[in-house]
Amino acid sequence: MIKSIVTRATTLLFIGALIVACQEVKKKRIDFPPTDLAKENLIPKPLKVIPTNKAFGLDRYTAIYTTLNSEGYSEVGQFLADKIKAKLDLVIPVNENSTELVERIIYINKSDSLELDSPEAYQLYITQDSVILNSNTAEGAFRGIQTLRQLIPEESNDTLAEQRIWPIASGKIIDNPNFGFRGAMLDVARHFFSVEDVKKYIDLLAYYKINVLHLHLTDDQGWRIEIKSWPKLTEVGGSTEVGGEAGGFYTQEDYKEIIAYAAKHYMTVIPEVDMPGHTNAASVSYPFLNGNGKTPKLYEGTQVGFSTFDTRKDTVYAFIDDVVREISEITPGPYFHIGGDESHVTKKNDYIYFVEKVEKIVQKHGKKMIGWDEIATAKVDSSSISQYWSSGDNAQKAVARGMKVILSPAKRTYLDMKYDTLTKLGLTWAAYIPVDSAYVWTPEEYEGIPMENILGIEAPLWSETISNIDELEHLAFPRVIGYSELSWTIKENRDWENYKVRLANQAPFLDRMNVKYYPSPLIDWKKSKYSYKEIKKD
Ligand code: TNX
Repeated sequence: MIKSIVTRATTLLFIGALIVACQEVKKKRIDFPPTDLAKENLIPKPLKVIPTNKAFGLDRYTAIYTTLNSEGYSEVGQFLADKIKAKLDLVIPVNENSTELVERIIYINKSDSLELDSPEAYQLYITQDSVILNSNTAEGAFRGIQTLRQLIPEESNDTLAEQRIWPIASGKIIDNPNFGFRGAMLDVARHFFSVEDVKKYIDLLAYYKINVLHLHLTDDQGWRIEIKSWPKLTEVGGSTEVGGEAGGFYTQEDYKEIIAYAAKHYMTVIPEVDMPGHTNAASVSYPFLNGNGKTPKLYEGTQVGFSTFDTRKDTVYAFIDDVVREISEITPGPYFHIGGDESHVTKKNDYIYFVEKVEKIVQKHGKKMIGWDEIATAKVDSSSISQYWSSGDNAQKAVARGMKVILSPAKRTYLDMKYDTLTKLGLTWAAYIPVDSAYVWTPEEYEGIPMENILGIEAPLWSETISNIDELEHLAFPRVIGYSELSWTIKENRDWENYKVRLANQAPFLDRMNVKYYPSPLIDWKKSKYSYKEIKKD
């Protein structure tokens, strides 16, 4: 209570000082042509947008101020300034005392308003003189900043450096996500992706308010995370990948770097160690794990379902305890994903025994267990989470156990499915998923799973057919942008015809970020002054 009074008092003082400061400088109000905030190309579409048809002129006389006495706000302000610098080559001061040259302000404010009583909620008030972003948490401010970034035009009204102004449409935006869990998964096991690649993916996902990155760290073809107590996992198990290329792995330091980068983007990382199937790379490294007395070979193909741990051996659980402990110690997020899919050579009873034992290990190390939908065939706890990828029956079992479900139905959300028959990369076993069928469905009503059981949506990208960031981007973009809207925006505000236009207008951003998206012929892509010339046919 005292803290909130202090926060409010300092906020008021601060705004007061700014108003005085701004009155002292000569106001240059430029009359821009009328704007319409409701027609801006925002993705995901906000909850409520009220246009006032004027514009805030962003220029070199703009300054950013943030709440100072609450953690994270000044970093969010600096994040915005860095992105403005990268986009417009315009330097905007953040929380600097001198107001001499300041004509207009962007204020990022911690508010105690009850209307904002949800961690990611924010409100934006844009007038001719100021942009005020209110949120209860720095996380909410961070989501709001993404909206503001999308409102800043790529081009200014003038080419003369001293006179350039970027008009931002005025009005009010009230926003809050429909689902708190908005995820993307990357399979770094079939093909390895570097820390830099993952960071670029994080940059792009965060711009569209995706807040979960699930890393599929182990599979038959590779073990990609250093486990200090079992070093051969990466020395041996990380040494190749599909197609026989070089493989690779993250040291724990690399992994921490990814976690820290994700945290800066208010994104939770979920580590997955896929077990008891999908474990060939682990058993090549430590042959006792499969319990069949054979030493398997490294695997560079793409079959699934041929490997299993020996689920009746204590030493296997001692191994898993070490793995879960080491990874959990360096993972701040609440989840640990145990995989559990396609264990075709594990006997049903052994599978159930395994999942129930591993759940206890995950809980012992302070995490909530997530597993692919098969885990609900075991007697798991209602606090564990089932990730629906193929079986409606398993999803219903999870609901009956009172579990939350992450929606990743393969035929709707698998980013590794081809767009259409012309697509070269990707697979087709679940469906062709063109950009429209990725977007036009209703997660809120999917296969009778009650809304209160749905934790959110996640779009997995399996990497059997992709081996570099360009190929990753080709399959992920633009579809993943649609999943951001499906998980953030309420059903009443989603509409394919309207989305299509907003998506077409992402081209300048994607081009500037050098994203090799698939220029789907369903979308009338907006031309941009940037570099995407080579329109690949696949
Ligand atoms: C199924 S989805 C798998 C993965 C494959 C993917 C390819 C799931 C839980 N298992 O092992 O990579 O299909 O689309």
